[in-house]
Amino acid sequence: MTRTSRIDPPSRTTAVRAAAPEDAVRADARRLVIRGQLRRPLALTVADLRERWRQHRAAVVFDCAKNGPRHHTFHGPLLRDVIDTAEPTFDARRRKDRSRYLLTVTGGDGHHTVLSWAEIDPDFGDAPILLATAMDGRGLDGTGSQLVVPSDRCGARYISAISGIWVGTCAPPERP
Ligand SMILES: Nc1nc2c(c(=O)[nH]1)N[C@H]1C(S)=C(S)[C@@H](COP(=O)(O)O)O[C@H]1N2
Ligand SMILES: [Mo]
Repeated sequence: MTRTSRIDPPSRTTAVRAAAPEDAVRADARRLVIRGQLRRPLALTVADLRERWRQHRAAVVFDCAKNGPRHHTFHGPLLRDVIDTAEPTFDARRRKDRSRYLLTVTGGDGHHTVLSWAEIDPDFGDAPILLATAMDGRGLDGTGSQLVVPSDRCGARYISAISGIWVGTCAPPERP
């Protein structure tokens, strides 16, 4: 975000910056923000993802256009379980309502991808997509969580250093 787009008054911004130790600022930058059409938006560290939800394991192979096949073992909570906690605004009893929702997942470098809620919903695709807390036995606390999409053949949606997830609906297409 550029300075000119900040909405804080300058005096308050200066005061907050002066008071915040460098470590706190960096730790805050590593929080993954889950926002959008949710009743309980969340801001989570990798430690939160590890402690608050049941951990699953996924041994995966995905292909990178540049580097060929990659083999990794990930641990982390199901994306579905974490987003459930944030309470999407859909009527959970209505499958049609749930099927309208999308998620965007964005990495710290701006690389982002789209998922549909139906991919991870047990009544539809039921894909065991993870928000990884560890890769190959090493914690991701320093770099941030990584999206793990075991059913994808290629690696483009394995977003690393996740900074944000947005959940919501898009406007219906205009009638022709
Ligand atoms: N944040 C972010 N995540 C990313 C990418 C990226 O450019 N930025 N590239 C993707 C692609 S194309 C691949 S193949 C995998 C690479 O995973 P690797 O680090 O195991 O090689 O990361 C994915 N995740
Ligand atoms: Mo890739």
